[in-house]
Amino acid sequence: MYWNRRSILRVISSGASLLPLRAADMIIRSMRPEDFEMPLDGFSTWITPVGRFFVRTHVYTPNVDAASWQLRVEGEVTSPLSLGLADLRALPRAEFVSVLECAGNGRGFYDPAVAGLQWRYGSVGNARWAGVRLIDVLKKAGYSASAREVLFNGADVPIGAMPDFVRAIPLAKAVHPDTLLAYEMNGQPLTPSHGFPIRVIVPGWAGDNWVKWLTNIEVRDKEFDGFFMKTAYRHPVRSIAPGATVDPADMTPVTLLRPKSVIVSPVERQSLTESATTIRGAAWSGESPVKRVEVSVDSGRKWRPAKLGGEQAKYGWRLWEADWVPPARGSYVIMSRATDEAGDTQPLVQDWNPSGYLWNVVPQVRVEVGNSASLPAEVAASVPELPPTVKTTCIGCHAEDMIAGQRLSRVQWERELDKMTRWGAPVAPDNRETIIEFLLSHFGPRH
Ligand SMILES: Nc1nc2c(c(=O)[nH]1)N[C@H]1C(S)=C(S)[C@@H](COP(=O)(O)O)O[C@H]1N2
Ligand SMILES: [Mo]
Repeated sequence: MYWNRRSILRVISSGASLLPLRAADMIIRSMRPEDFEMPLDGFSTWITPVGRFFVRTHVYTPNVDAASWQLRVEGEVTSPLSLGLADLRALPRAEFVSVLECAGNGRGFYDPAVAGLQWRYGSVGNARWAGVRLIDVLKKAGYSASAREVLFNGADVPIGAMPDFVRAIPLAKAVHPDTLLAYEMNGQPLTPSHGFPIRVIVPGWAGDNWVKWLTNIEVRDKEFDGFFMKTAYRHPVRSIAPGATVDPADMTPVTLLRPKSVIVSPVERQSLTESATTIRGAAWSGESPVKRVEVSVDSGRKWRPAKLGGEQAKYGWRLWEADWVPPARGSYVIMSRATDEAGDTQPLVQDWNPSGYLWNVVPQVRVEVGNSASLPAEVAASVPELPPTVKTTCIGCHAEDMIAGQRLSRVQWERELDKMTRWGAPVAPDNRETIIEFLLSHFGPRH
């Protein structure tokens, strides 16, 4: 059976309080593992409340016992450490607001389609993080001159034979005073979904570096080559044609976020009157703050500056708005474009990334002014019941919605199925073709 969005009422335990996850607050991309997207209206507030903050987890959320939790710090250090929560809290506190964005945010817009969760706008949020500086912990352990990078592992365990989620950042970023081991999000202890009791904060860098449920830190003298470093989260060193495959030697790790803006209001296909309206949105970038946001209401011919909101922080997002009086009735395309202090700006055409990372093309919203004729509503895709072979193969580890959100070619589905088989999915050789046929007929390419 498919999840009926309205019927979902999930309980997330966060310390003593129980927070129901309301379907209206989040777009459920996958219930198991937990992959929740913030709907567009979430960009209306400067700070994203925890209950509306996106969740991206490769595996099942571990329940970590705070009393017995220990953080091990080892590798290229003079004195390996084992720290409890009280030891960490005894170190100086650091606190700031930062955007956290998944590298895959916007993957659903790539054409041709790319395998993976079909995030649109909202696998990003802006929160106030508090914790201790990683450098203070590294100094306590006495990191050696041989140190090159710092590797993080969390309490989550892989599903089947999937590789463990382990990530490394270069030493220069690790020792930066803004790289934190956080225990708080928006003034409250982290919730289990967001990494309780401790997660890494790597401001300006994509979310895959922000390891949750941290248990192990290893200072290394050479590059870690696990799956989530060597194969995943990479970007082509030069721009390539959409759909082209890239030689792994020509891929480099995704690090910095790039300038990006979203339009919150009006929304796609909204009907407006000819009176004044306000175009609103949010914008952010990586380590270089947003300098300006420009808006176009004529399909990108003319641009004018939007007014930036007063609330700001080095790594935070900026709300923006621009007043607009439509000159006449008609159909208009509104666009927005963010530029950071370093001069980088949003492109009109997306650079191809084979895994669908770093989407930041100028957003477009078409509106109808003074047109009372109602437009055809988007017809919801009807999702078929999965046949038993597909169920036993795929649904052991993750829910149906993770499959149904994707539109892939035969080669892509074969690659996904073979990867899952390597990771432990029970695919009887006789069933492989049946499964591929089913996936292709229901979840084949868009065109
Ligand atoms: N241990 C662990 N940390 C993790 C992940 C994970 O699967 N396991 N997912 C990462 C990814 S890809 C992202 S985008 C962020 C999402 O953080 P959030 O769920 O708090 O929004 O967590 C990162 N940290
Ligand atoms: Mo991510």
